[in-house]
Amino acid sequence: MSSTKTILVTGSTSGFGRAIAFTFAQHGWNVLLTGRRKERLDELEQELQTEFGTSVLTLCFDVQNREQTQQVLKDLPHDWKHIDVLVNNAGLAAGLATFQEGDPDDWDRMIDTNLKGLLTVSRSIVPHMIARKKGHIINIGSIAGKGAYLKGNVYCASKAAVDILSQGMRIDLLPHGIKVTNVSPGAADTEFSLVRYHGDVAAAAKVYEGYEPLHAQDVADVVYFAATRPDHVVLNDIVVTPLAEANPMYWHKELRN
Ligand code: NDP
Ligand code: 8X3
Repeated sequence: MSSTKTILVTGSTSGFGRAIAFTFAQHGWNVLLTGRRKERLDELEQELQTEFGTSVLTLCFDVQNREQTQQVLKDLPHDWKHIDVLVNNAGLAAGLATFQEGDPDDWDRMIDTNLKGLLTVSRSIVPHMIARKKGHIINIGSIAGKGAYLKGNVYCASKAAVDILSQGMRIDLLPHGIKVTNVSPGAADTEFSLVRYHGDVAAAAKVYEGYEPLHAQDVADVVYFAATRPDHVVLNDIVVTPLAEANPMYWHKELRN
């Protein structure tokens, strides 16, 4: 394994996580990639090694499972314990329903993944960063965390929690030289909507009709920029949207038609 920097990206099997993996691997970073779909992780590892010759380690686990997550991260191979950048990206929206019609099982999945998963992963990695007096945690929040929209309720709440948690982590970790960045993207064309609509391809496609959404690479570029600022510079809070989206409730899709 080379002595270049190491990034850990949760949720690398699709969307932002996958694009972030490619971007950092292309720039010669060692990449530690996680997700639940083992076949996808295996393919990704193969692809990145072939294309960029970088060191890749993949770990298959569910961030909702606290014990499993803690164990896997505790057992990291020695060479992989020095994480320079942690990107807490694994997350989802499950369902789009009014609060009164919401499914508590969907609520659990979102809170257990978007918030509790992020807590478990960060709590496992932070002690290594503290020991080295250096590190950078990049949390993938959402524009949904900046303001609620119709039927977004619990997803928005989970991402608002990521936003305020990023602020708290930034304060607590500052004495240890650790940077914390919250990235809040608007609508991006990934598997996000397919997951939100429980596999309904037509409903998912409709979300991106009539305008050009963000692409996963747009968010990966933002993350790479944030991660590569000089030591004395921190990008604390980044909101990035497609041109057509001023905020979660105000759109001007005609602009791109
Ligand atoms: P994708 O569905 O394409 O990717 C989600 C990734 O998260 C997958 O790799 C998935 O891997 C992983 N993941 C989901 N649940 C778990 C879990 N329990 N344990 C481990 N990994 C998990 O969506 P995006 O790339 O769009 O989403 C990435 C992040 O960005 C999410 O946090 C999302 O909320 C946020 N976001 C998305 C926006 C969008 O419009 N697309 C906008 C703003 C924020 P696997 O299924 O293999 O476990
Ligand atoms: C995903 C973007 O606007 O669908 O977080 O909530 S949005």
